[in-house]
Amino acid sequence: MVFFRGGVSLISKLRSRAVQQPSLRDSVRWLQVQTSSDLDLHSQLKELIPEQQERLKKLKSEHGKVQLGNITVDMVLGGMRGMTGLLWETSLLDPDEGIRFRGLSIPECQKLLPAAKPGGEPLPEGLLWLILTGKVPTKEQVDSLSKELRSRAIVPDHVFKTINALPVNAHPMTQFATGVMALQVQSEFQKAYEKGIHKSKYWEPTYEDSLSLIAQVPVVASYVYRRMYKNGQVIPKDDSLDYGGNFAHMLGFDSPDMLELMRLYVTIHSDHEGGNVSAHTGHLVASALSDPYLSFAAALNGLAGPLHGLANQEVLLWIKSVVEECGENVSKENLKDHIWKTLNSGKVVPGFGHGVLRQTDPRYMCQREFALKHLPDDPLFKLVSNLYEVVPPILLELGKVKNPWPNVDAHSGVLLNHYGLTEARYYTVLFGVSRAIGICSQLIWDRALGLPLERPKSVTMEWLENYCKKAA
Ligand code: NMX
Ligand code: MLT
Repeated sequence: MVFFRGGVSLISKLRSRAVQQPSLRDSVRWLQVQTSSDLDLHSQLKELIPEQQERLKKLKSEHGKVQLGNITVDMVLGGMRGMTGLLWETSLLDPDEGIRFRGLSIPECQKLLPAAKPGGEPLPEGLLWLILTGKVPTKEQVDSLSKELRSRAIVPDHVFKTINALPVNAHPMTQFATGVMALQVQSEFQKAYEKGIHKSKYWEPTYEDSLSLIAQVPVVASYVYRRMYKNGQVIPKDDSLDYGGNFAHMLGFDSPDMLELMRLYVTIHSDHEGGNVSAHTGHLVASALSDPYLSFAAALNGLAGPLHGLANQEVLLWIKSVVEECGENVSKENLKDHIWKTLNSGKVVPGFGHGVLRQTDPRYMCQREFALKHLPDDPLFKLVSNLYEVVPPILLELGKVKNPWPNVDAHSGVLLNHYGLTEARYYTVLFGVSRAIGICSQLIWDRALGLPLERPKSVTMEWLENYCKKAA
């Protein structure tokens, strides 16, 4: 059965909106509801690749010299903010509107992508199909992809032994990234490269590695969780469950609402265009023809930083420290005092601000909607809602923060905490599992399109000073 809400008419509306909104046009150009009955993702891709290779060739030959903007000294000194310099097909971020996956916003994905039950949250496998092919899959196609991912979710024993060599209290992201590195031993791309594969075929073993990696990361991640917090009692996968549901199950959470939360969580954390630290790192490392395991492990190490993915851990720890001091019903005045205390001690308020977004993150909003539907009376949800009111004016008062609004990490912790996943240090691993979908999908396209080694030019301060003197 197909659980579409909105379906084809929503796609037509999107297409007509794209005519008026140039930034959307390219993504929606080839977005369509899947009409083919072919259940095999690999053969779908094989069909699409020549068309997209031609598209890239035409873009290069006809428009290769078109300027996309000026590079300023501020950009070089300011972490390349605002500098367009990467090709990333799977998603595009608008500063005000937020993320679009192949042209679809999060609410549109919630309407269009197949769900596990009528009216339910989108299945991450559907999102994977969408961002890889640009087509909204049918429920049958998603079910077939779920099955394929389950069949690939067999993790070799040496991976667990490698993780076991680390102290049990090593940070979960360290254990997770170590596990991903250990998975690399099975890389099909590495084997094919050693055998001298022709460059036109690179995408095929990259596809194999990527699907296996996406299938296996929930097994590695849940092993880390059970090892650290549940005396090593591992829970095997359940072959009747989908990707997100199975991940929740292997972690030890089987309530239907937690399964739905995990499906939504993995979907919305999967991809955020190409310039964020984890995606960019994965893309950079992969540009040296490092295989998907090597590239994704590198991406995870970027995700583990507190200004990026670790912010979800920091948010819940911050909230818990406030509750410890003031109780769950902390007043807005007390909250303000805590925020100022954090800022005055030279720290950031975690979960607020963004390198690109200039409005509330739609990933925050859909988690808020989930909370309003499923846990409106949770005291920590109320606290998060109060922070939404209290933090932005304070950040604006600082006079330097470009975006005072909450990002994805401001909300995820209280939802997980509500369903019993209370160990905040683990939260970034969940983000990491989700991001495998986006990074690996783009990586397959990197290889299919033959994207080159990434190697931007750097300069010294002396070079900049001399250049500016001459320019003046
Ligand atoms: N709390 C305090 N100060 C902030 C915050 C914040 N939430 N956000 C920005 N600022 C400061 C920032 O540190 C910088 O100060 P200084 O000039 O003294 O170095 C100034 O405001 C200007 O920064 P922006 O240009 O607004 O932000 P930028 O693009 O450099 O950084 C973040 C973006 C996300 C790193 C920053 O907003 C931040 O540190 N937020 C808190 C951590 C966080 O939530 N990270 C998660 C982001 C989402 N994700 O999952 O990756
Ligand atoms: C992400 O999801 O990667 C974060 O929001 C950070 C970013 O986009 O820069």
